[in-house]
Amino acid sequence: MRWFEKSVFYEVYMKSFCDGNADGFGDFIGLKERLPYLRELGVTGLWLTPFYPSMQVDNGYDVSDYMNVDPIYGTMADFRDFMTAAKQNGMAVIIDIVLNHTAINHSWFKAHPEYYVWKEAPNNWESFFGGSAFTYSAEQNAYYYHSFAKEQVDLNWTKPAVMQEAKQILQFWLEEGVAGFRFDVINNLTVDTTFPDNPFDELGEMIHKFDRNQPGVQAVIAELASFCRACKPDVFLVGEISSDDLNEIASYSRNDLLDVTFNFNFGSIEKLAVTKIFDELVRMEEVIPERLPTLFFGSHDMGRLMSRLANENRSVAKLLAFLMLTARGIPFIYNGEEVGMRNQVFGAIHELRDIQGMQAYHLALQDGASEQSALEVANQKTRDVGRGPMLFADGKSFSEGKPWILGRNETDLDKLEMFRYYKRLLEFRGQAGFQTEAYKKLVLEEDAIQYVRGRYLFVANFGETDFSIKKSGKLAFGEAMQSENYFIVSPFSGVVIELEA
Ligand SMILES: [Ca+2]
Ligand SMILES: [Ca+2]
Repeated sequence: MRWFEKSVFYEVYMKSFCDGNADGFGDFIGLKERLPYLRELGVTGLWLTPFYPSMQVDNGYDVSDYMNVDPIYGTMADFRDFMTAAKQNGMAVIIDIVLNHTAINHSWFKAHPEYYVWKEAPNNWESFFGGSAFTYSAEQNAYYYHSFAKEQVDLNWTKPAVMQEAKQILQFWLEEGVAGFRFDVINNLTVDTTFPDNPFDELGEMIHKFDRNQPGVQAVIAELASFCRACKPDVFLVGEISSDDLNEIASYSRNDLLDVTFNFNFGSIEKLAVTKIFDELVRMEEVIPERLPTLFFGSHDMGRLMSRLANENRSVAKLLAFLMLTARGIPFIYNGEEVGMRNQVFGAIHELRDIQGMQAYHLALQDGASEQSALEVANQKTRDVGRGPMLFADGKSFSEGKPWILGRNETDLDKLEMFRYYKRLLEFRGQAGFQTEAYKKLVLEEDAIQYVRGRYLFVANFGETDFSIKKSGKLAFGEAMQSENYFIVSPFSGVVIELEA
């Protein structure tokens, strides 16, 4: 049993979590102040989004200096104070690490151009943010490769010096006391260096055949992983795999590679579909039976659970939390889910900060859309919908200043009631001791997902009618009517029954 197998992680979107100095940006002083809140909630692990000095073209995923703290978030001393307090509050901290690319203003770009990927002329590869993945540099009289924005320059992982630099960075943060890493787009590290053109699908969308998931990338990850484990044997390594193929995603979760990977087929579904959620739970068991899946319904890259999946129905949002925190796997709560935060809504383009949303807006205008409809497109496409300032259950505001990101987030909801539900669920999870139990049963009946782990039967009724189940046992969590030997589970409700031995 490794420590993280029992953990519940909480993703902190640094800029929007808590502002300690009233400049409108979340920071380490604010985060430290809110540790008691997180401890009360009952999470035991934190994932921090990038807080390194950055051009902020892609909100910190464009790193200018890997071994420092961006002044937006404070100083190294603030980071250390926070880490000390996190330990005192029983919180393991994993940090986001972006090894696919650096910001173009990183000192390496001038001092070590050989660390990057160059080409005399572009091929047809498109950046994941749209447009060519190659940009001309007059200084080098060549094109540099960037799989994301042109300010995010892809590193060349065929160079041993790049590996050496990365190891220094990882060691630096492990020595600062972090418990592990969330590796950003880690299967994108290598490309086919013969640069064949990528094919297109029938809809005209590029298939990223030669610019990610290339042979050799697992050897690179294995070297990084074994280095981390040599520094810190109980390190927790989480991978973001840029793929929607579960077999591909799962292939990176191995003893010599990463501990867990995010399955976006489960976490990022566009709308609620109980069969899809159930099928994905089953598939994760089939594909990686001996390893732990991750469980999440939100992150900084997608619409919020409450808006995208629950259609602002609080019962549905609670039921998704119930599933996420009781199914087999390591849950990752996204900050704000525990108070039922909804999507941020933007009334004007200047309120947005996300490059993806702004590009969608300008492309729509170029295509002849009105400003109003371009703004609608931006609201649909932007990842900022999930990045609004944190609303706290205890009424504390995110910042005394003007938030870095604007827009509206309706607050006519009972934050405290939702928070208490998460807290009770996490308490139950901590006490009942089923986290490491395999499924003895995993079925979908009518619209109720049911699973047995240890001595508990979990029933998640996603149906719009009552679901009755005949069992001998006693109610351990949630509310259900009991008559004779039947438990009657209300629509959109999750219960746990402790089965008779
Ligand atoms: Ca601040
Ligand atoms: Ca790359």
